[in-house]
Amino acid sequence: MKDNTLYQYDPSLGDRSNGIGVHLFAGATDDGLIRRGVIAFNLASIPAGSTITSATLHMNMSRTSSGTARTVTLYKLLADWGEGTSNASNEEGRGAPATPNDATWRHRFFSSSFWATQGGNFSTTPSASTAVGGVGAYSWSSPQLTADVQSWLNTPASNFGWAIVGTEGTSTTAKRFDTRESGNPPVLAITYTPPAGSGAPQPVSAVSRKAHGSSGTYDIDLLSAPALTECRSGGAGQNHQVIVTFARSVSVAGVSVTSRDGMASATRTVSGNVVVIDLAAVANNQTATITLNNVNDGVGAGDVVIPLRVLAGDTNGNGSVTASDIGQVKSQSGQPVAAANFRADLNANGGSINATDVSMAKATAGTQLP
Ligand SMILES: [Ca+2]
Ligand SMILES: [Ca+2]
Ligand SMILES: [Ca+2]
Repeated sequence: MKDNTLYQYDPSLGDRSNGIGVHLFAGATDDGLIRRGVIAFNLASIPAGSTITSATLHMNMSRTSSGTARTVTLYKLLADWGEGTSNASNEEGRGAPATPNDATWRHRFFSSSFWATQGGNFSTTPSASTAVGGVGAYSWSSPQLTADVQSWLNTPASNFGWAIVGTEGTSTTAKRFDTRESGNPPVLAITYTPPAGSGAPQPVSAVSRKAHGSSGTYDIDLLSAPALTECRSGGAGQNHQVIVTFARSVSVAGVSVTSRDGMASATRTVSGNVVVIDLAAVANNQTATITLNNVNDGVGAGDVVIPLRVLAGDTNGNGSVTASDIGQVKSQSGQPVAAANFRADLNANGGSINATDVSMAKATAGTQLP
């Protein structure tokens, strides 16, 4: 977001602004000079095609000469403007000399780009008004304010935010609000409905993960084509762990797993955009199918299905255990476990690949996925 103040131009003071100050102003000073705030928010986090159902601007008013309630109105700005590095001193009511790209009374971007009308180009239709009296928190909302946000979502290039216009016909009406640079920044609260029919979020990645002792943690990509098998032992508990990552934070209603003997079980832990699935009793030599139920990322929702092909000893990942796999393990025997050979560490114990791993490959020789 960005915010700034347009200080009515006074030739004796020059062009004033307050790009990084902690306050913005709306209304008229004790001398009758006008101040107008300008504020704009980035809407990139709202999915395109959403329907905005409400929008409310919250701002904190931190100083006023008079506690008399004055109407402060938002108007949709019709041209882009800037926020430089000007930083007014003291109570900030007089602004500071404008710096490059600052919005001023005369400029959209100091010093060469001007408003068509001094004081800013904004719609003549008020978006929302609120009576602002003493120090405190205030908010603005209306159907027009909601429509403004919808229009910006539909056409992001038109999002120049609002002018914040106080009572200007009378002196000593100015209200001072806190900016984004303050500890109490403006907040635009938006509710929206995502576009319908977006379907289930697609995973960015899905991997089968195991810790190989002191050698580190290694992942097998479950979404590659053709998909590789999980060739490492799940131990006595036949445990595996699958990590599914999405582009956005998700909620997940549940997880289930189907296995050929019906014994496999799964639990899931969701943290932001990452879902960790812990599996138990996954018998060897099968494709277990993991289903995340009703995955919802705020854009779409639906079930996400991840197949986990389990074949112990299949170091080359092709779905059968043959002399090639045994040969691979033998060729790595004595080598430390690393990214290039971790599939040969069949018991996933780390250190160096050894005779135990070779024996495991031999023990499953001849098996292949159904
Ligand atoms: Ca600012
Ligand atoms: Ca193989
Ligand atoms: Ca090993």
